[in-house]
Amino acid sequence: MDLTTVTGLTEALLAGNRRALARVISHIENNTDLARPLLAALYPHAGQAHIIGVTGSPGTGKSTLVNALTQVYRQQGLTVGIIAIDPTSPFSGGALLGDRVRMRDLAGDPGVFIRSMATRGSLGGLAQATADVIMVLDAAGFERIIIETVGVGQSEVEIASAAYTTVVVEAPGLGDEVQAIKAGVLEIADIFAVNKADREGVDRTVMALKMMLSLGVPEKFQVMHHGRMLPVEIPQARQDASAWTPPIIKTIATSGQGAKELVDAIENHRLYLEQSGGRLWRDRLRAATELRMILRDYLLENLLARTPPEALQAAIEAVARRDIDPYTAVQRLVEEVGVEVTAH
Ligand SMILES: Nc1nc2c(ncn2[C@@H]2O[C@H](COP(=O)(O)OP(=O)(O)OP(=O)(O)O)[C@@H](O)[C@H]2O)c(=O)[nH]1
Ligand SMILES: [Mg+2]
Repeated sequence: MDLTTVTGLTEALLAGNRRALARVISHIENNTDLARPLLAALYPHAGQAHIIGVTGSPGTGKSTLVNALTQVYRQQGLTVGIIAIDPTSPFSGGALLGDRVRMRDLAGDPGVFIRSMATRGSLGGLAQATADVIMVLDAAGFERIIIETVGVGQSEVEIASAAYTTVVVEAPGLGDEVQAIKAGVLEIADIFAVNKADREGVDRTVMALKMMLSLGVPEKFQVMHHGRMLPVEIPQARQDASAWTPPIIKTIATSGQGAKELVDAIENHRLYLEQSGGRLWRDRLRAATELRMILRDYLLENLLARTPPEALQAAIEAVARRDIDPYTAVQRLVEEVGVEVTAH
């Protein structure tokens, strides 16, 4: 098979060729000329996988837990694609190498595919590249796709919004639990895993989570998180915030204890989404998020390409000197080059 053409790569990937899969991902990451045609060819073949986000503070045991979850899924005969977002943060330098070690149990299993993606360039770029790689793994036939991201910052929220089920990993003894929990995780968590349950303080963490959950999650937060984007219709079932209460599962990732229970919770949530129409709803939100990301990048690039560098520089200077405010500067720039978008 010819792995240098769109048709050849697409056919090989759909037939389960792992080398083709790796090449397609490289094209996407490097944004080569083949990237877009490949994405267009593969898109109709995706849409079957269940996409799981695993997020939480650095060092809570996410990679170890992903390893344990994957082993349970493999025992059930399901194939698993894993994307680890390497934040290249000072907290977890060398995550790539570390993840390889922690996920070594999975090496050599053709039913598992692991890919690390680095935070390169803009965060929006990473979110988009991640969404693209998820779609490719989906088209390649992986039945469960797990994305590991660190923290719950804005970029992680964007990346996590690609998931149907988001598992937030907490661990005891990471300072002020309640503060950490407050920082936006309630809005994105479908399931809580309290990992390192072999450590002291695990019950305090569980209690803190239960307390937060009992206060409830206003639906508008959920809509803001996933749907900051284009207006999306929300089905009635979804508006009933009590329909799904995030379960709290204690795990010891290093020994695999609790991994089966966590998989069961994920599968329950998957079924819940299917039966309540939530999956369709999330698909629409995901489409809205993606369209917005792509549109934003496209319009920005297009506008910048048509803006004379001197004009941009002059605007930057003027704003820095406080001669004009940034809103007025943008208004003028846009008026100068026009808002027309020329196709290319
Ligand atoms: N005692 C104990 N240690 C654990 C457990 N799970 C993970 N660890 C350890 O915690 C450390 C961090 O684990 P990782 O899986 O790399 O954590 P992570 O959340 O992926 O870390 P980053 O990706 O760097 O944010 C490792 O030394 C693990 O062996 C657990 O359940 N109990
Ligand atoms: Mg990790």
